[in-house]
Amino acid sequence: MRRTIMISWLLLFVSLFYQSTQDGIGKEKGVLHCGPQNMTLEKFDQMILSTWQDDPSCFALRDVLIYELVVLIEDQEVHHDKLAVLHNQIGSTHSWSWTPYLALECASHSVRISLRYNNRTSPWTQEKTLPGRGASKKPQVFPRDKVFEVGRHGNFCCIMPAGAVFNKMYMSGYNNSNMKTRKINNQTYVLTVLLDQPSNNSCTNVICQTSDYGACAYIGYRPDDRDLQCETQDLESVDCLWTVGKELPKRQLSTEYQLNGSDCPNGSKGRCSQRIQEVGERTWTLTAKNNLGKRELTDRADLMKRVHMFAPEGVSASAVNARNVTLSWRWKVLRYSNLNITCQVNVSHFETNTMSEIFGVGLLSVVVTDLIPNWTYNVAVRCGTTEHFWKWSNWSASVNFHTRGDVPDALDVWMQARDNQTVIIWKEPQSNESHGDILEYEVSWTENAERERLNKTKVDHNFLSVSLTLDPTEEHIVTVSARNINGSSSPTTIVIPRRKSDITNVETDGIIGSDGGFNLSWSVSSAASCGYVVDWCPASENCRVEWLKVPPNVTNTRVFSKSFKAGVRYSLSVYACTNRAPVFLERREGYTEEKRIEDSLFQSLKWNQRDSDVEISWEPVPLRNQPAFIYGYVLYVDNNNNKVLSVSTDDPKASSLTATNLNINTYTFTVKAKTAAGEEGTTTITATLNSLTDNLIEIVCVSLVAVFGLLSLVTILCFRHWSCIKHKVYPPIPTPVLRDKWLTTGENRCHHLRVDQFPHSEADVMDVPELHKPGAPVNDYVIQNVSAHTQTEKGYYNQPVRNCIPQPSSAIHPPLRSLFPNPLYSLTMVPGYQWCSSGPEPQGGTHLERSSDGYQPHSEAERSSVNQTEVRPDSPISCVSTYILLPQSPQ
Ligand SMILES: *[C@@H]1O[C@H](CO)[C@@H](O)[C@H](O)[C@H]1NC(C)=O
Ligand SMILES: *[C@@H]1O[C@H](CO)[C@@H](O)[C@H](O)[C@H]1NC(C)=O
Ligand SMILES: *[C@@H]1O[C@H](CO)[C@@H](O)[C@H](O)[C@H]1NC(C)=O
Ligand SMILES: *[C@@H]1O[C@H](CO)[C@@H](O)[C@H](O)[C@H]1NC(C)=O
Ligand SMILES: *[C@@H]1O[C@H](CO)[C@@H](O)[C@H](O)[C@H]1NC(C)=O
Ligand SMILES: *[C@@H]1O[C@H](CO)[C@@H](O)[C@H](O)[C@H]1NC(C)=O
Ligand SMILES: *[C@@H]1O[C@H](CO)[C@@H](O)[C@H](O)[C@H]1NC(C)=O
Ligand SMILES: *[C@@H]1O[C@H](CO)[C@@H](O)[C@H](O)[C@H]1NC(C)=O
Ligand SMILES: CC(=O)N[C@H]1CO[C@H](CO)[C@@H](O)[C@@H]1O
Repeated sequence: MRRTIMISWLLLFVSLFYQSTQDGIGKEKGVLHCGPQNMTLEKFDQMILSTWQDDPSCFALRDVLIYELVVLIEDQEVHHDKLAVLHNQIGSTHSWSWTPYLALECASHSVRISLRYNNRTSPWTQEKTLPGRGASKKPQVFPRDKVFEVGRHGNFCCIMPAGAVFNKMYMSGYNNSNMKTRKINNQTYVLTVLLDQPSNNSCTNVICQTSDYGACAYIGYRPDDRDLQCETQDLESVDCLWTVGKELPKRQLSTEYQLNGSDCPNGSKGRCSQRIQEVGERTWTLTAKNNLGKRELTDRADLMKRVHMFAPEGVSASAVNARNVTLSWRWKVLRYSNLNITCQVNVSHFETNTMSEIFGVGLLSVVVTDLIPNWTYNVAVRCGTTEHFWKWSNWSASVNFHTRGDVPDALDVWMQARDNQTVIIWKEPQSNESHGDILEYEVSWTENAERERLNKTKVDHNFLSVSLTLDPTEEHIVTVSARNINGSSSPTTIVIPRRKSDITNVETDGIIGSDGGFNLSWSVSSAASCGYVVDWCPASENCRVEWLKVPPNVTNTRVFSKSFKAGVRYSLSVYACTNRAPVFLERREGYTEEKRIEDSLFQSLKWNQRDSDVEISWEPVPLRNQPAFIYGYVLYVDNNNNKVLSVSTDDPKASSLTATNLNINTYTFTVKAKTAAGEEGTTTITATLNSLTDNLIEIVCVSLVAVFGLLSLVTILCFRHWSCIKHKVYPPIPTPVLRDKWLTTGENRCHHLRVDQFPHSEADVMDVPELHKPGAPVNDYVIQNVSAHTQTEKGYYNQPVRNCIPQPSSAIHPPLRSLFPNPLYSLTMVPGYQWCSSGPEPQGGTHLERSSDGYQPHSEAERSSVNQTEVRPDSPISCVSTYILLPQSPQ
């Protein structure tokens, strides 16, 4: 083991030593004559080509030889290159070529070849020179008519005649920043240009000034074509299409095309066609070539999947009906009849377009349905293959046709209850619904219960409603149809429900519109089997409703009408559509837009004073005077422009407001309506309050005068007929003494009337001949508890009994219990009491106290004689005689 390692090391060392002895060109002179020999230099177009051989001594070398090549233009090194020669290539002829940037005519081009071996340069060098075109009598510019690619740098030289003076060299159309000129020898100048402008119609001139002669250059692009796609139209040839790259028209710059090796004469249009033997999968190769380069595009396809059909030819409406039409056409290519074809039909009228699609093998016709009768249409057809659809054909030429007429479409009918009438209304059929001029409408109706008794009426085509007087307690079925020249539409039926009065007075929610309409939504109703009907109308007027119908799954809609006006209150109702009569669901009222309420809204403002309160009242504001929702009212009270108080209510139905605790003064009352926008509709009224005491005095004075008048009358009457009265009243009384005493002394004045009490009277009836019907009993004086009580409350004050009843005669005289329910008396009693009691009784205390005092004994007596249980202590007991006798009172 150790031995073998030792041997290996020894061998390695020996080999290294051997190698090092061979190194170095200079060291082994015999061998190291190695270098190039037999060198040639030629030009080939604008390329230089050099060949050479190895010196035979090179065979001794075991390693790679490196030839270094240097190119010089006019002794200036412009290029450097290396060429490695492997051991087994030693001895062969080596060649090298290069295209210099400058035209070979411009200057001498030299190539120098030397060998480099182990980083040492062999002294054996070979050099050859290609001389440039020498100076002639005229300046010369090179290269000539060369093609350049846009964006590259171009070098042009100008060789001057001997002795000529160089002025300037330039390329026409370029500015100086893109050009640079330098001198490479006494006679030659080189212009370097950045070629950024393609030559247009001709080449671009390079001009060497001092010379009449210049040169021309073509600047263009390499082929840049893209997106090759091959298809077939007629199934017999292939059409390949592609996007053409930038191309210049000049021959030197134009691109030539070949498809699968065959020329494409019109290739520059991006299209090339070729006949084909069979349609099948195949690769299509397009070659685009110009002076600057070449490009290849390929597309692999089965042309059966690439059928781009021709448009149908001769499309015509072969059978025209009212609501359908048959379109037929021909095919340009017979083989299409074997294809499964899909066609699209574009049906248009006015600005509406509908597209329908059908398929079939070799399709040659189509029936277009759902057309409007008596209507003009325009159609066009295009097709493609159904399987492996590739592209639609072009549209066929379009065709016009006019459908036949038909009966009108069914009407949209609704109903409206107005007063005691039911108005059946329908929408005017649009021209696409009437299918001709409507001649008349036919309305028939019957009671649901007895359908056989059908009533019919015809309505002129100018009218869109009819008013029926139907029995409101019965359900009715109404059908409406329209008739045109072709006949009657299918009838539309509406069931009129029994009239329920409460529908007109349902609670309504407010709604505020937006953008001139309402966004209305409502809650789902299970009754709405066929949707909902929304109708609307100004809330204040008898109007023709407008309506719209909504499908069952929709519970909101936008209500819009051209007739909507701001500041008008609309009532919107939602009904459920059922297979019976429509069912009312809910109602809203509102404005599309509220408007300001003008001043003087309250036209009948009234005031009414109650003590120190004033009630201002008004008539309810009619809806048509409410251009906005009223949420309540405010009353402002001013006195000489000083605000006194304000009262308000949030009840929009209120029709009065009361200002309390006002003084006797003149006030301005201002009522305003509260709206969303503030307080509007200002209306004022001015009122002067009356003094309460003034009123009272007035009443009292009037009463006094009246009482005096009455008293005077009674007195006169009594006086005149005294003897008669006396005779009539007193004959049965057996105590003339007392009577005399009364008469003469007048001790108790009141008892002149008490004398009038009927001693024989059994009940509470008293005749007052003097006052009412002299000589006749007054039957009205029946005591009634209720009336007695009422009278008392109204101020019918009792006279103290004690005053009026003479103490000694109580046993003799009948009890005094008559009543005078005449309010006149009650009024006069108050002041009169004083006078009455001014006789024997001392003044003091109130009359009420007295009456309760004085009545007690009498009331007992009364109870004993009359079955009067509820006469209260203050029951009115009159003492009229006081008044009668007063003027005669001696006391
Ligand atoms: C060859 O010599 C040059 C200078 O003479 C030196 O720069 C270079 O590194 C050397 N190369 C090798 C491979 O020895
Ligand atoms: C170039 O011109 C210079 C002076 O103008 C002259 O000395 C030189 O010899 C000329 N060279 C050649 C190659 O003619
Ligand atoms: C086309 O209309 C006619 C007459 O209106 C009708 O008889 C026929 O059934 C309709 N055809 C189609 C496919 O709707
Ligand atoms: C044509 O294509 C349609 C759609 O793919 C297909 O339903 C129909 O069967 C095809 N007809 C024939 C005859 O292949
Ligand atoms: C219906 O109302 C109108 C006025 O509103 C009235 O003249 C007519 O008599 C009424 N008819 C019936 C049947 O009540
Ligand atoms: C078609 O409509 C026009 C007016 O719109 C009408 O004059 C004509 O009678 C209608 N034709 C038919 C066949 O209904
Ligand atoms: C139909 O007309 C007759 C006679 O005018 C009338 O008695 C009857 O009530 C009407 N029927 C209905 C349902 O209005
Ligand atoms: C209502 O139903 C129709 C057809 O059933 C449908 O086209 C529509 O989208 C539905 N609308 C809503 C809001 O669900
Ligand atoms: C083929 C050929 O021309 N070979 C010549 C190369 O040059 C040597 C001397 O330099 C000639 O001896 C060869 O005949």
